[in-house]
Formats: sequence, structure tokens, C-alpha cells
Amino acid sequence: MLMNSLRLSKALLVVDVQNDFCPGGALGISGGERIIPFLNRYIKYFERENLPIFVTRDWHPKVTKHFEQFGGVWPEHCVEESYGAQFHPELEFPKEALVMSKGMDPEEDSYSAFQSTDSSGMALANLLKNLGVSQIYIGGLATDYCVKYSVLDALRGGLEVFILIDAIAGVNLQPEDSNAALEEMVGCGAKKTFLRRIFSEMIAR
Ligand code: VGL
Repeated sequence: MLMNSLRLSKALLVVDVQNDFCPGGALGISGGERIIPFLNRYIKYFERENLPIFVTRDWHPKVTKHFEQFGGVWPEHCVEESYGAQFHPELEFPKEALVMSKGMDPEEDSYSAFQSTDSSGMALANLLKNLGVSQIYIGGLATDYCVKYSVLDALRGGLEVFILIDAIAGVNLQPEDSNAALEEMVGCGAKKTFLRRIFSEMIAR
């Protein structure tokens, strides 16, 4: 019991692995689908360890300032209930995972997972607090937008943040955007990790 309460509590956050952000989608990210087998391994690991798993999705109304048609910078994508908004079919997560939605406010971009809520309207930060999470492992799409804003918010909220560098991919409107985003996240205190490191730590334990 004492050991348990002393253990730092971890959670996994899988950001926006949706059809529209994968190749062929409205805002298809080059290599977006290549991260999925890695994410599936992280998910299995967190599931086996009985640790919480959060999966976020962009869930926009048809009319939102986020889209270029209404003054934003992006083509229409991830409209609620559409095929493009569905999770990529190869992403495997257990039914216990918490699906978190964001981007429903037509006035906001809502890049960060910390602007997401679960089906009962509970915000991510509250859920993490209730679960006693102090370390968060973040992967998904896109390195230079939703992953970056989520990482920066997690750090601001006092969490220890690990970026899953084998499980992120960026939009790269400019070719260096993802590298710059990574540098910024690390500069703000995020740590980088990857699957093999997590598995070797597990074996050493
Ligand atoms: C995202 C661009 C526009 C993301 C969302 O998930 O990173 N990128 N909307």
C-alpha cells in the first residue's frame, strides 16, 4: 500500500490519431500512419500495467473559425460524426480508455488536449488530478500543433512530460516546424523517450 502510494502515477495521452490527419485525409500528415504500430505497443504496455489511457479527438462543428472557409487556416477536417473524425482503424485501444473530445467551440482552435472533455464534460486536467497522475507520456498527431500545445499545457500544469519520439509526426507547413516544436517542448522541460527505452526500463525493474 505504502509502495503504491509512493509510486509516481503515469498516464498515456494519444493525440488526434484520426482519419483526416492520416494520409488520404483532409489534413493528411505525411507518415501519420507509421506511428500507429508504435502507439499500439505503448497502449498495450499501459493497459498491462493498469495505467490510464486517454485518446483525444478533434471534434469540430461544420462551421468554426478554425476552418479557412470561416477565417481560420485549415481546410475542413474532423467534423463531428464524420468518417474523417473517426480514429484511424489501425489504432487499437481498450474500451476502458477515455475518449476525450475537443474543438467543439466554433470560436476556438482548441489544439491542446487540455481543452478536451470526456463524455460527461469532465476536463482532462481534472481527470488526471483525480487519478493522481504526475507523469504523462504523449504521442500522436501533430508534433507542431496538438502534440506541442498539449505538452506545453501539461508542463504548465506541473506534470512531468515524456514525448514519445517514435510515435509523433508533424504537419510541417514549413519544413522545420516539427523540429522547432520539439526544441521548444524540450526547452520548456519535456523529456524525450521511445519504446525501446521504456521496455528496457521495464526489464530492469
Ligand atoms: C491539428 C492542425 C489543425 C492537430 C489540428 O491535431 O495537430 N493540426 N487542427
